[in-house]
Amino acid sequence: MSMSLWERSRIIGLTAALLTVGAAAPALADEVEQVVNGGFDGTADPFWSSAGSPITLEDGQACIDVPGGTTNRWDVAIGQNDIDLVAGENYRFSFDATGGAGHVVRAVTGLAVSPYDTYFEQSPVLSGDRTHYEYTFTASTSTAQGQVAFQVGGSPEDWRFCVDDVSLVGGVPPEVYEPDTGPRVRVNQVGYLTDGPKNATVVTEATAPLPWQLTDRSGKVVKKGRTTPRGIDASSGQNVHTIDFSGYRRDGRSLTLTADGETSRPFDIGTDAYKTLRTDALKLYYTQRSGIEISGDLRPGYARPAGHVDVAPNSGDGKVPCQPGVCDYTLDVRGGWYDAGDHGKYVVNGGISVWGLLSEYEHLRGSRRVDLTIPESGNRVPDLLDEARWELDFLLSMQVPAGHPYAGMVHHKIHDAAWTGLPLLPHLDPQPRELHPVSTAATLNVAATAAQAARLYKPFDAAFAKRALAAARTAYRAAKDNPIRYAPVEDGVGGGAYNDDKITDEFYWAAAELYLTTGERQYRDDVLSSPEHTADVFGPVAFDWAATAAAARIDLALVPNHLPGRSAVRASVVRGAEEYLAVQRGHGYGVAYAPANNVWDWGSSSIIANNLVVIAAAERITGRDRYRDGVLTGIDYLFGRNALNISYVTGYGEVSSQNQHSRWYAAQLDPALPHPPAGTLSGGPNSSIQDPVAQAKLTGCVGQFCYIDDIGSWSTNELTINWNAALAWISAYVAETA
Ligand code: 9MR
Repeated sequence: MSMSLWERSRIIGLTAALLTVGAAAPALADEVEQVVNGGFDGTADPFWSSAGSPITLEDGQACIDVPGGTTNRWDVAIGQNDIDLVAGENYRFSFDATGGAGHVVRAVTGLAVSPYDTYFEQSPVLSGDRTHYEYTFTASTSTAQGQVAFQVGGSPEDWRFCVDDVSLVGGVPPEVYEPDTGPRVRVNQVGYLTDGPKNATVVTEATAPLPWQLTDRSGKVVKKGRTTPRGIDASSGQNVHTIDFSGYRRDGRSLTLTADGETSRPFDIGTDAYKTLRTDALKLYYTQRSGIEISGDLRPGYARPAGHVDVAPNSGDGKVPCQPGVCDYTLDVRGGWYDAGDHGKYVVNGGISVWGLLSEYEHLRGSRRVDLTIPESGNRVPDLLDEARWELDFLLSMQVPAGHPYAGMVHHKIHDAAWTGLPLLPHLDPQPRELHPVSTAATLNVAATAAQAARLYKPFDAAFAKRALAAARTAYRAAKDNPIRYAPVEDGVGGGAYNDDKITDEFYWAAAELYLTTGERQYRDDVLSSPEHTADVFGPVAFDWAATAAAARIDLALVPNHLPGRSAVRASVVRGAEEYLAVQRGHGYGVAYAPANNVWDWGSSSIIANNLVVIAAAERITGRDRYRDGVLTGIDYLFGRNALNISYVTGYGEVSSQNQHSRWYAAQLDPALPHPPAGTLSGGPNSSIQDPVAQAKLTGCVGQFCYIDDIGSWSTNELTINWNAALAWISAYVAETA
């Protein structure tokens, strides 16, 4: 099923409106072919091919023998250089390809010279017969050194690849992308709790209440009612009604809601799914691990050799130097989790992720017993602590040892010298690895999480707890001595910048965790004198890797302590939760997130989940059901009650994200690789659409529509360790509240 005509015209209408505000719509350029001799008329010139695979002409097509046993797609290729590209212009890239069924061709438009940036790519799986492929994209860069290429390496066996009618036409009209949004009745496709609130959203033109009915699996209507018209929902631009069927309180499977002639996707009522999800959300960390072989026994379908352990072609993380001129030592920084779909390891994001896991452990008691099926399971330490330890050991290894400049400070990150392409399993990454400069934010992340670890690991490993606390104290002191070493925005080659130049919140967080663990006066005084202590920290984004004050506030409110004025701290969290509930009540999809000007942030799914953590904390403080109900209403969005009718968690819900940007869960690019494991949260709508796939399809998108489940859309559809920490926390809360 696809989006209704009405819905479609509304989105196109909005897009057109955006284009025409303030300026006349740009005139379309003439369509101009950029590829020379794409039909291979009597010669293959000026196409080139990889050494050892000369081009031969066969029935007017260009063919090459592809040797088996290469590693990467780009190890064998055919292409043409000196292609002109103009930033902002739309191109139609088309070709006919022939090759054995199941082989993959990575068709690329990119830069012909180093650093070989990819501007557009698609990786169709060949059918065995000659097939026509056609795509439209918008160039992000102007260059006279462009390239179109067909990369066909990476197959274990030899095969033959032929291509014909290669064309790249500039000046074509932009493609109108229509997401398949299914039925207009939007529900939590994973399920509602038996005694919890149950809400749904209907997209409709109607302005008066509509009848609705709830139907069970056998087709029997079990409840009826009338919708509540809500007007235009700003986050989607849609006219919506809401349905409240909380009065129905029986477990069941495959129920549906019908209104305005449309029937929702099926959903369950009960708790089972959240019990599974709380574990699945945490299991992702094992397959994100660096420095250890991933066992196929523990994760069927996800086995892979250890990444970055100094085995070629990896340069390895065992002895990593700094970027030139930054330091003159090397560090052993093996281990830790890969941050996301790239092979980088970043302290500030590792820090908030560890905090999320340890906070879940500390505040949600059932998390002490979850079985994560990891190599350490059964070692008498709770699995959640074992998993977080994998990252904590890495974080501690990033600290500058005594005797060097900036001793006690922490390197901001370690990653590849240049960006790598997709797919690329961690152990195959050939790039040199580099330590980047220390930063105050990274140092305070280690101070905060090592202090938190010191109190939580003490019963299981007193020596580690002691070492962690010592490292936390050292880091905190070093940060105070170097309070403004900011990670710069420019440092984004080969890895993310994770730049941040407001770090009063990191200081507050580190002081809070050190105080909660030690009770010492020096840390207490720093908490009380921090400007963050009395600020309203519960804005549209409660907390994330760059904003950590709310994390501190939640722990000060929930972890037993004797801080003077603690009741005001607890009251501030409850007030914050009330603000989120007010946003939720006014929202047509029940979302407790209303960013300024409806500009949705990168990683919005996790922001929405983290805002719910604040509401859950208020429930812990007050015991009042209104907060529990707020959390339960808030999760519906993540699981399908949204404008795109999609669950943002892989494998949960009838239609879910499954092509998150990742170099190793890259099934969309290589059918031999898996999708992300069940329980992986996608970043979700991001109004700024920084990647070329999103720019080609979503330009002019409104809020919730700024998302596409495509592996190339790293700005709307990545997975990360910090985002799954939010999902894990909130699904554990839901499982426990049931
Ligand atoms: O999640 C991060 C987002 O908040 C930032 O705006 C963005 C740009 O710095 O980076 C995001 O993090 C990415 C990181 O830089 C590299 N690994 C993948 C992360 C998720 O996309």
